[in-house]
Amino acid sequence: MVREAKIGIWGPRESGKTTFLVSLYLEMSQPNSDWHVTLEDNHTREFMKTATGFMDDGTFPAPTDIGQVLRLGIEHKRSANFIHRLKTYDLQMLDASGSLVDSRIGEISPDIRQEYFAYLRECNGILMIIDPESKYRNGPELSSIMYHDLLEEFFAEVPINNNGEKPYIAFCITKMDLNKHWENRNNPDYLDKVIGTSASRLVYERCGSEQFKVFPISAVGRYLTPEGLERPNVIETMEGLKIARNERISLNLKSGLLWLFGRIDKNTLLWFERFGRKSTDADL
Ligand SMILES: Nc1nc2c(ncn2[C@@H]2O[C@H](COP(=O)(O)OP(=O)(O)O)[C@@H](O)[C@H]2O)c(=O)[nH]1
Ligand SMILES: [Mg+2]
Repeated sequence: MVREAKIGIWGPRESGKTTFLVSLYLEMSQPNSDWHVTLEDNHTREFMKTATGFMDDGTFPAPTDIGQVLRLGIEHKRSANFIHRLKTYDLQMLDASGSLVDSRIGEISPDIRQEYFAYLRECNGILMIIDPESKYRNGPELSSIMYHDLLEEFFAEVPINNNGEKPYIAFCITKMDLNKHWENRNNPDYLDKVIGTSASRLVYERCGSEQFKVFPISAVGRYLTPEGLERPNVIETMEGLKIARNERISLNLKSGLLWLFGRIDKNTLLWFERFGRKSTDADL
């Protein structure tokens, strides 16, 4: 018996969703990783081949095609944990360079958006990819209006059960490698600062405090110079932002996902206790 948990990815355009997913794949497929990742269809396999090649050359993955779906299956390799062994996680990102979550961009058909939200409604956990750079790119006012509108739409489409059931939400603040964000890595109010007060009020109103958590993350990380100075692992070039070194030094990349797995497993355990027979390792 394999119990599946569904995880979805949400996030505005350019927030770093694709880079996150590609780096996650690279990190979780390292030989010493505890996880086994499968690319679930031909499109995802083709996409990952190109995107991981790009990242090895220091280039961020190209903007995603409209309506593209990436599907990863994640399994724990050698867990002593009974529940983990029974379980695979299905991680899906239906991506559309951000126009999927943002109806105002209007470049994607309502059908595809409906399909996307239907998927999110079935999810046990959702990774919300939040961009701290949006404030600097779009200006603080526009950026906080955007986050408010997008989250309002999300909560209208995806009802949150406040009783500590699904879906759990991991707010992953990306690009924390950049100095101005790095300084805030231990700031408990940084989500509020990034998305603005009205958007963060929405989050606190709709989600129980057990139901969501904030994770500062970075796909590219930081590195130490020979002089012992710490630097964000990116460089500005004529062609835009590039990755400075290609050793994988990501920061907290898996943290949001692992937290979601933990919350979901806790519910599975409760389910077994309530409805299933007592489960021990001897059962296997
Ligand atoms: N500093 C930094 N920039 C990032 C990181 N991840 C993504 N970016 C930048 O954000 C841009 C958009 O990322 P992408 O993954 O395509 O966003 P998506 O539209 O949400 O899929 C990239 O081209 C990079 O310039 C990161 O970990 N650190
Ligand atoms: Mg993308």
